[in-house]
Amino acid sequence: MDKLTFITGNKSYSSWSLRPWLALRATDAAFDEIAVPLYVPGYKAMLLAHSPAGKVPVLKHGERVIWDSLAICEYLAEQFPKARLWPEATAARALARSVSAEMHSGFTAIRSAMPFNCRATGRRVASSQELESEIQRVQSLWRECQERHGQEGPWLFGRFTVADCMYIPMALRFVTYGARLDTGAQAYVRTVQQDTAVQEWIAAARLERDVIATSEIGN
Ligand SMILES: N[C@@H](CCC(=O)N[C@@H](CS)C(=O)NCC(=O)O)C(=O)O
Repeated sequence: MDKLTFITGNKSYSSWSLRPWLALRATDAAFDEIAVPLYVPGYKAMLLAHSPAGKVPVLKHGERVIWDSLAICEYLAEQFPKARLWPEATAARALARSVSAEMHSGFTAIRSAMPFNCRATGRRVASSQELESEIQRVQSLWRECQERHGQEGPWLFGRFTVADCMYIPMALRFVTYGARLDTGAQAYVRTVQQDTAVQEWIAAARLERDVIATSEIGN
């Protein structure tokens, strides 16, 4: 088996790195990790040495280089079918892919008003109609996934899938910013907080000392 190397940004700030890292952990495969601290002098050259996109996350698998969080999750789902990273049933998989893509390309109001920082708690944010409607949308799609396909367990599709990888950073933002959530969403956030891999990521983030201005973070 070719060596796997995962290139991540700062664990406190890089929500895009967290997503495929969770998928990689779910495969149980051994991997090396390289952390590139973002927005320090020379960081871009370090990123470009790993991937032509000049961004994290990046996965290296032998000679292959895969970048972009969702592409890495897809690659891992293909390479590690036993991890069952997508739901098996076609309808569930179609919904899981749709909500994952919606996260990947959307929720710009949440992302700009609630910058990811998983080591921060007790933050508050000014409410706006756009922000509230996106928070409602997240809760409604979590509900839809769980009501339609979540019978086997506490994750969005019962067992852990890429859809959870995509939304776990959202759940952590809701914790950081004290978002008011319905009971179903609160239960999902608790599931996220109790997850061993999530706890490991946050523990590593708490050891970081870097501080990045929120205006620089595009995640
Ligand atoms: N669509 C990309 C976004 C990647 C991204 O924006 N990564 C940020 C960190 S979370 C980054 O590398 N920022 C450094 C830069 O843009 O120079 C993905 O899903 O992987």
